[in-house]
Amino acid sequence: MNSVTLEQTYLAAKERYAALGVDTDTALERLAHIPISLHCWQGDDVGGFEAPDAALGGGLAVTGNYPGKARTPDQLRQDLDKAFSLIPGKHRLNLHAMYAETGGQKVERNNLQPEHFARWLDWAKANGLGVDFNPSCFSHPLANDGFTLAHQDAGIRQFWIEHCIASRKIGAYFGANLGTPTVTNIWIPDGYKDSPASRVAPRQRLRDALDQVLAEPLDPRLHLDAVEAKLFGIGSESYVVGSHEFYLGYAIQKQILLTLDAGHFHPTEGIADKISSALFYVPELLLHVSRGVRWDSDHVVTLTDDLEAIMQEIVRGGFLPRVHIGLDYFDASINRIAAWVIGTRNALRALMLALLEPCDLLTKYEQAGDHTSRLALLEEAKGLPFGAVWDYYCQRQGVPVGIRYMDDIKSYEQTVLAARS
Ligand code: RNT
Ligand code: ZN
Repeated sequence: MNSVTLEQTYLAAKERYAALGVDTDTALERLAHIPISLHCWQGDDVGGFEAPDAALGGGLAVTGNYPGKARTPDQLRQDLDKAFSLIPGKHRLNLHAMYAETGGQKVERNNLQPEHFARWLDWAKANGLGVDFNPSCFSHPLANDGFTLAHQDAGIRQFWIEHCIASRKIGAYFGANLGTPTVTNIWIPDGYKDSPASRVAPRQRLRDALDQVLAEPLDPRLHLDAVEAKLFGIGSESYVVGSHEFYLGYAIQKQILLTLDAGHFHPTEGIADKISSALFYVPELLLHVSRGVRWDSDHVVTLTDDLEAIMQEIVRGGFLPRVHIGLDYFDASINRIAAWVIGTRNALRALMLALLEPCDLLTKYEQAGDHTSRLALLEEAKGLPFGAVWDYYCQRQGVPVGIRYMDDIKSYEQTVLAARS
């Protein structure tokens, strides 16, 4: 479709939406200012640069061995550049501590310094990206027992406390230099494969450890703390120390961010309905938008009802300023750059759908008690010409319209990825 036809199709769509009280231009303007935090770890199967071929720990599992995986920081950045060039809008990078660049020196995780991320900072600056950060409490000899911050051994616990403190400082360094606060998210794998004798003792240790990690207050204009819960993991099927109730309570008490990962609840339990409740009590949320298939399998995000419900809740509630949207999935069975692009474009498409909802009319029906019209309109809205608005948006943002982004990815695969051993 040429750009004239794209624009005409858009104008026809605009009228359809306007008839329901929705201004598509405003929706596009709003969408352009919503950043999605792209997870660096989709690019190399959660490998990092300490020992890229070491086994993945913490109960995380990436399947597939699609050729061309990034093996160096420069390759990962090159792949990210390609992905960002195919995604409309300005976004963020979500970085893990194990992607430090230590110039070939072994630096223990508890000794990591901002300088080990200077090249990431330069790159983020050059590309106008905000950065989010994560301590890496897995894939490490001191995490081999399946415990980190809640470990029984005080020395091991201390190591991970120091790693998390170092990570907060690195997060604040990004925030200070990029002019947008970094969210540093703590997730730990700690838990038991089988029934514990004590469910309380590890939680007591975790609470005390977190208190130490967070002891130094950091300026919220530079840095925000988040904690991520989980229901179960591989090797922690019977008990996870950092459960939802544990971290919900902790985040409320400390007034820090709660992270909701879409894959971290019972398989049929969505996170959409948790957003409005949690936001009464915690200042902000971080989302790990993911897609579990049968379990917390971290599949590429697709345009599902679950995803749409999440974005609807954020938009309907007026929560955009208080919800940080990040992605968390890893698929090595398909082109990794395509995995980023497909998942991020889907997150944006779901956001756009939410921004195009005829909210005023729906609310009017609801307030009048006319639940029949509410249902009718919700169903009608699903058939509105959303694709025309999305295509026009992509064109305006200077990224490929429709599946044409795959042409770029295929040629990148032939020229760049194929040359990697
Ligand atoms: C694991 C958590 C966590 C990780 C990343 C790599 O279950 O979802 O967020 O996926 O930190
Ligand atoms: Zn997650």
